[in-house]
Amino acid sequence: MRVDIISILPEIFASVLDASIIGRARSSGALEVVVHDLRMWTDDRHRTTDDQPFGGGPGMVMKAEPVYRALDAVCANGAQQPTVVLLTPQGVPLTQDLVRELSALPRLVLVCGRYEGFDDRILVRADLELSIGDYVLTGGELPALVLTDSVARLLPGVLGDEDSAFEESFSQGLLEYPQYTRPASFAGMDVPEVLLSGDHARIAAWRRREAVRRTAERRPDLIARADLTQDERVFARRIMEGSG
Ligand code: 9D3
Repeated sequence: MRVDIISILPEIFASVLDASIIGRARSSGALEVVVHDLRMWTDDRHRTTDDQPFGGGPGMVMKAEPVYRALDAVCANGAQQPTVVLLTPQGVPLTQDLVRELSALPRLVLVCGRYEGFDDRILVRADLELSIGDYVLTGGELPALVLTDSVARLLPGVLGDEDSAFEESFSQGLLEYPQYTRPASFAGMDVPEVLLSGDHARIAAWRRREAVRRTAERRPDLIARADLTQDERVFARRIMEGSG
């Protein structure tokens, strides 16, 4: 997959894109990321990308012309028509289902906003407006990195076979079960005996139950859509009634 990122702060991206799994995905060729400085497509001496809002009001608005020119230039490169994603607080919330859909596309162009928002005439150039959640950031750059990270790990060959098999078969809409590593006793807390037993059936059953328990306790909103047996549903309900 190829991802183009358009931003007035291109220097934000390198450390995250060079590190760890994304860095490896890029080295292997599974992922290509190109970061573009929006100021390249300004035409005035001050390389202006924002201006005051018509009608008055606080803050500045991202000008349409530089973004249009940037999209004309960036979308012209390459064979496939990219999917243009605008990162805005008004966008549809990013979910793992959406991440999965986007990871199947050959090309994404991510446009990061700063200031109070985009001139509304930019929206017609986008296939999708995306938010990463209901909290206020200073711009779309971190959301663009979040999206790139979440998509990259689903590309073929990026995660190990074990991790991807896990992704496919497990979770089923539940939070993860508690995990432990050595030492078996630490700070007065012992690892649950079952995990030291070597009884793989008992371990699997314990993990499943703890995953259901945690989800019911912390994210009761996920229980309705989780893939549960009748017994698990009764168990979850009991926990949710207890604390809700
Ligand atoms: C006063 C109205 N604000 C909207 C909530 C203005 C505003 C705040 C923050 C306009 C832009 C921004 C910068 N945020 C983003 O560009 C952004 C964002 C976010 O703040 N939260 C979650 N997802 C995203 S995607 C882009």
